[in-house]
Amino acid sequence: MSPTILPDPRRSPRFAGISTFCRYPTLEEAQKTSAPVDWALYGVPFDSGVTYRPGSRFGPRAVRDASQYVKRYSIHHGLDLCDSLSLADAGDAPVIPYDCKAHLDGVVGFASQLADPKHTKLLAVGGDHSLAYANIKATWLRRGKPEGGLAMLHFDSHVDTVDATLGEKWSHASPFIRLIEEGCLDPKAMLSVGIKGPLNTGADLDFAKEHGIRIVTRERFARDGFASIDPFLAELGSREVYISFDIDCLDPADAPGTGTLAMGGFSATEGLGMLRRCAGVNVVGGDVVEVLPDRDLGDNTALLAAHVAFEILCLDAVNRRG
Ligand SMILES: [Mn+2]
Repeated sequence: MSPTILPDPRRSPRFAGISTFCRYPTLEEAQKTSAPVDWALYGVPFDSGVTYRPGSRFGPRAVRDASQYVKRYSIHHGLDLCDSLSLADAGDAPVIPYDCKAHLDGVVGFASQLADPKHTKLLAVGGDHSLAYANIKATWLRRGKPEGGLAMLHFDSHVDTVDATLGEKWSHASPFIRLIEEGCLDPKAMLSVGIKGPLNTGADLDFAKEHGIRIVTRERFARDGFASIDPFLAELGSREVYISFDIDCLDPADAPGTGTLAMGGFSATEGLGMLRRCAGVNVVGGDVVEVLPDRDLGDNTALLAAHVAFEILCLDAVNRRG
């Protein structure tokens, strides 16, 4: 097991130096000092797939800056993340802002080859939620195209299984329908948590219902707490699971910096608590998306996104500890 070599904040202050995610080394540095790299984090500064307010193309930079203050030791799990895993910032994926499909194909190509495809897991930071198509497809390819597709835990206000929006089939409203069509995700092993109304139409939930995607609405979680997600977590067993976290599942009071606000969301405490609850899940990839820094207040949303990334990585560290 290779650790992550971080600058010591008592000698080299957190506000100095070039920003990388959580001060992790660049992929080039990590490959020299801490191979094999367990996780490569990369940005996808792309927001041409949004249905409403743009600006999340600046999300990865904002998250990098805010994440300078993410520390390394998890009290909840009792582990030092950087002693447990070799983590690296792989920079940003290439973007083509004028063509969603060409852009996503480019990200799939980039992410498929990143670091050691057989070993290194991928965590993508957005950018709009269309990136989930690329990062999940790349993860599925890197893991040898598991039959039937990956399982997924999806935190979001929206189901993101709309077939087309304004004639576009590759927007941030559609990543999961495309992945299911291509066999990269198993809808019967998908849970979407935090879904809330109002919706454009009740039919927006039809795809999920017809394909067996399970939904825990925000209201149901408020009523039943962890009992609403625990049976699904138990059912996953040792299955390979991808975690997709749309920051808009959090309440705008806690996470105002996002583009399709939904009122009455999870608190930061609830969102981070649910991720910690997933200890034992076999996480093979993840993303945190939809941070829109121009609408943020005090960098809270960007810092929350960085903490979401930290909690996802901790789940893998918990698994390796056994
Ligand atoms: Mn979403």
